[in-house]
Amino acid sequence: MAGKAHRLSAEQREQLLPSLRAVGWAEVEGRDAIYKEFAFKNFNQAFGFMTRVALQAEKMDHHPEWFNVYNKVHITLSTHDCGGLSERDVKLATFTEEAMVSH
Ligand code: H2B
Repeated sequence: MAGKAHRLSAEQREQLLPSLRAVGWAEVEGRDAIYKEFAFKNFNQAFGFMTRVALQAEKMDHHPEWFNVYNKVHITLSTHDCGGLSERDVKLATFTEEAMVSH
C-alpha cells in the first residue's frame, strides 16, 4: 500500500472505532491492536472467508494475525510498520465484514 502508515490520532479513533466496536471488534489490552472472533457454520465457510481476506490482504500488503480451528477464525489487526493501529487496520477490518456477508 502506498505511503507511510501512521498511528490513528485520538480524533480518528473516536470517529472510526465505534462502528467496528458495534460489529464485535474490541481493542486489545496492553497493545494497540483490534481483535474479533468470527464463527461460521463449518470449516468450508470459515476457509472461504479466510481466502477472501487473504487475497485482499495481499492486495493491500497488509496482513492479519489470525488463528483458525474448524469454524472459528480469530483475527488481530495492527500495523507493525507504525507500531499500532492505522487506517490500514480499519480498512482491512471493514473488508472482513464485507467478506462475512458475501458468501
Ligand atoms: N501487515 C501488517 N499488519 N502490518 C504491517 O506493518 C505490514 C504488513 N507491513 N504487511 C508490510 C507487510 C511490510 O512489511 C511490507 C514490507 O510491505
